Amino acid sequence: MAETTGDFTVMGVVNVTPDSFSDGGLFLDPEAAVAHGRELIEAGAEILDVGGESTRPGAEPVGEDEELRRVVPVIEGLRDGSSRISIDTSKAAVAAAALKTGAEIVNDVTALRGDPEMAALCADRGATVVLMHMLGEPRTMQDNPRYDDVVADVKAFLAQRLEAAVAAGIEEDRVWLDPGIGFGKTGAHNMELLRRLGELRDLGRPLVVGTSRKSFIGKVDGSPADQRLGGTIASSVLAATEGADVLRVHDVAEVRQALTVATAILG
Ligand code: HH2
Repeated sequence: MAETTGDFTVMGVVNVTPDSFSDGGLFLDPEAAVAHGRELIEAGAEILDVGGESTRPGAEPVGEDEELRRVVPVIEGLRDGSSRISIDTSKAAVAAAALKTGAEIVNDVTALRGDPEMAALCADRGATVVLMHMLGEPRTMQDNPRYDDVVADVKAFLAQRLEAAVAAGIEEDRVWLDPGIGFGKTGAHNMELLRRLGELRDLGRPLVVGTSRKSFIGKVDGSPADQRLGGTIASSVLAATEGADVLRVHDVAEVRQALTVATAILG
């Protein structure tokens, strides 16, 4: 892919939240979050995804001022590192402040549907934008999600959101797409999306995939969120072989090594 190096790109997660599902509260202090971000850069993250609001199922929304207070000092502390910075937000004001501070990528889990100002902001600033599929919203998304054909439905949604982004003035070359593992999907839906990920390549844009520590892994083997490294590695490697370009993970060193070895074996 043009905008990233090598066959795959690792996006490390920096959650500046009290309530993220796997690392909530660990990096709420800006200094701890910056130190963690630096460790992820050392471990080989080409991108750091900084977020100040949890999107876990049932999460309560965070106000704009609080989200800004959480993420801006962390971006300030990380902007001189060798990684590109992505802001994980669906609020235009937070994205605007992050872009001004040094972020280059806007990772919007609502795919520009959450804030009417977001598309114009990203177009105006020339940001790279990640558009993710989600059925419903975080508070209710796991209440009995249904699809005709999960892969076809997600693909049609992403095609429509890509079109909307381009219509709003965002260059097509700057759009990355993400099937939204765990966002309004059962375990079976997530696994089918990963198995058939290659079908999303027809959309012609880089694919971002985030399986890291997610509950579909625990549904397979009963593991809690802090013991899903093996499942994260397996699903990230399989996603990469099916065509994922960017792997969004918490455990950067381990996933990078797995991807590097898998790529070497496959040639
Ligand atoms: N997953 C999470 C958050 N943001 N963004 C994209 N593009 N793709 C994902 O799969 C994705 C995402 C959820 O993970 P995490 O940030 O660890 O949890 P929380 O939302 O509870 O902070």
